[in-house]
Amino acid sequence: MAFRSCLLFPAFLLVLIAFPSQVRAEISEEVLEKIKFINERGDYYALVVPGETVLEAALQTFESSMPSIDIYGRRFHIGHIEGVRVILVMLGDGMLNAAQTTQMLLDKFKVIAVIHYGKAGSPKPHEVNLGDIVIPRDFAHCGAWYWEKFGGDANESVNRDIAKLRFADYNVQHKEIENSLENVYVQPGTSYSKPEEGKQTFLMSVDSTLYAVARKMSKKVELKQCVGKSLICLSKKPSVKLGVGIGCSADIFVNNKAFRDFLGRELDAATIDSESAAVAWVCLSDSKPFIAMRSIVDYAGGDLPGENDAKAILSLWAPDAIQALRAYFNELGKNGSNLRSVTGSKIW
Ligand SMILES: *[C@@H]1O[C@H](CO)[C@@H](O)[C@H](O)[C@H]1NC(C)=O
Ligand SMILES: CC(=O)N[C@H]1CO[C@H](CO)[C@@H](O)[C@@H]1O
Repeated sequence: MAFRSCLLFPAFLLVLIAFPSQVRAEISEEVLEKIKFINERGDYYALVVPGETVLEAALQTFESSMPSIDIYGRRFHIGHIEGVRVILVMLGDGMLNAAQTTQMLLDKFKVIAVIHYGKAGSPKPHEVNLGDIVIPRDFAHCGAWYWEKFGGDANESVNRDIAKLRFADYNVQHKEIENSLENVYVQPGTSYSKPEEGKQTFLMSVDSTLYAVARKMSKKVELKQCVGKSLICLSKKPSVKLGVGIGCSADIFVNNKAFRDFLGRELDAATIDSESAAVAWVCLSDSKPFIAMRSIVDYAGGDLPGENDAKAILSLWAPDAIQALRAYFNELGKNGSNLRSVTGSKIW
């Protein structure tokens, strides 16, 4: 099959050369005109959210000032939040959608910085609770693994220092009994900010100015513990939390306490989601300032502490997210576009 598509490829190219505009799924003149018009008005902050539920919340903070623009199945909403010019876009769930949409955004529009908001699971119930809004300082793609041979192998190009998951440790009984799945090792990825010069990258830091704005925002918002004046309450009073661990992302929906504990313990994860690190990855290669915030809506497979927690979080996360986003953009507006255009990265 792979061989066949190789043969077909040159023929496809010939067609492209002969009839460029008819064949390529290119952006229409009308849409290009709209993009040009938007870009001539100046620079924008971008707010990027994973799916429909967070988009719905984000749209409540957003005043649209012109028609949205659709490109390749993504809708870019143009408007403002708290007087700050914003392009709002729904990424779609998962790492691929997140990276693809973020790249489209940065390619087509004049973006000052990318602010990401979504929901997450907490791998650290003793520290990060339901309803908290968590803003990690660093993000990582935690699902890039080297899967070892049964009995171990001596491959020297493997990074064995970030984290190791030994399957036998998760045998329900008799951890000394071997497991044919052996070990997996979390690996860094290869990022590119210079052509053909890959750099081993695991942790990606958020922009320091955006992080300082988040710290100011955290002091302005009061997250709710109860739904209205009812007795439907979260067990613990939620708050905005910075610096409590890294943001872990992968195309894995974690609903398993043992794996959740592994991420919390071995990687110091404070949030588990499927998009943040992908957004960070794209911003890093474009040197675009980035920050991500996540509302904690579950314990990634762990039990909820109280009987009303599930009901309470269902009603509370969205109004809290709206409050936090408004406060964030309000603070951002005070600093104008005075943002450092550097997204730092560290090698693990
Ligand atoms: C060792 O692992 C790397 C990936 O980290 C892989 O590219 C390489 O082929 C492996 N070498 C052997 C001998 O399996
Ligand atoms: C939080 C933040 O962005 N603060 C900066 C706002 O801009 C002034 C200068 O204009 C800086 O000194 C602050 O650090």
